[in-house]
Amino acid sequence: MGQLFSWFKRTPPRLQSKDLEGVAAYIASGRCKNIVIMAGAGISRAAGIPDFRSQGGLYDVLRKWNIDVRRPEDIFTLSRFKEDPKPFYKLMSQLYGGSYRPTLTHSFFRLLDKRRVLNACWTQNVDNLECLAGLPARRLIEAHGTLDSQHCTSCGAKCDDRKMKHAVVTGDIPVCEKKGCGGFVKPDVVMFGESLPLKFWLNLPFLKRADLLIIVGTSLAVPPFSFIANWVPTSCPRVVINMEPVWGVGGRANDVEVLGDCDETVRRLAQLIGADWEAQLDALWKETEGKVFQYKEGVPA
Ligand code: CNA
Repeated sequence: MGQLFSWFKRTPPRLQSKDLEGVAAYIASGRCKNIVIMAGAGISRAAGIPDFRSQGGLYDVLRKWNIDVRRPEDIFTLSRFKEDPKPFYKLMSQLYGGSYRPTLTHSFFRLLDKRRVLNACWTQNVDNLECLAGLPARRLIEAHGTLDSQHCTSCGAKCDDRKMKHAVVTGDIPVCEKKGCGGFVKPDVVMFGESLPLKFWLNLPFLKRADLLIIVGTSLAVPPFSFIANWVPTSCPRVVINMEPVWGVGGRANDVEVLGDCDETVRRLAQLIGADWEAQLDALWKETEGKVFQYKEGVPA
């Protein structure tokens, strides 16, 4: 009997209304304590990093460059990289030559953490901006790896950061310096053909605790990441914050879709929850001034 009551207690309530106001009221009620975020490249566009599939995104860039790949996806395939890493590094040098500050959406994640309502942020992004926004590592699952470290694809040895920075800025291909190896070095991003990090698999059971799922800035087109949306309890409200509808979400009673720019939407959400939330959001974003992801730093002149 006790178990039955605790199950009822944990069952998230239905939203008052299937819109941003309903989501805000739910968060403000104090009954929502285990928010799970699923994030994608759309949240970093305002930082200046293109996504994959939007107009003007990476796939369009690759087509314009006439990069010799049968499909744009091939550039991110491990076997292809091992054969010829040049297209990958050409892309990296074009993409990550600048410096990128976390966006308001990244700071919103930090705000949820500060307010002790964030269970975990599952991100497909590799740009490290969640960390720079101050999200602690224990709350972050970088499902597709990170550009923040790198290893040799042959022997697995770690490679020096400065060497990688140099490679990204100049387009040179970094090669393992271990005696007799000479394998190509690759940032620790998960390519097609590689398994996802252990942290991804180990955290799957905790999705059952979710009492709100926020899906933001992602087309949700890449499995197995996309499956997470269906691993939260069926009673868990799911809100999509994206420029366009997301396939596979919308059919449940508590699904909400808010189409539009994510920075504008999270600001509106914070305002609706309470004025102090918006003020804290702005303060957290201000803290990210000068915290930028960039490769240029440390590159020998
Ligand atoms: P995607 O398939 O390109 O989808 C991005 C989604 O974001 C689209 O549905 C857009 O409509 C939406 N979007 C774009 N701008 C905004 C905005 N301002 N507000 C709200 N929504 C917006 O990218 P996914 O992340 O879904 O695909 C997963 C890939 C992309 C992962 O493997 C990543 O590693 C990879 N990626 C990451 C980065 C990065 O780390 N910043 C950049 C480019 C690609």
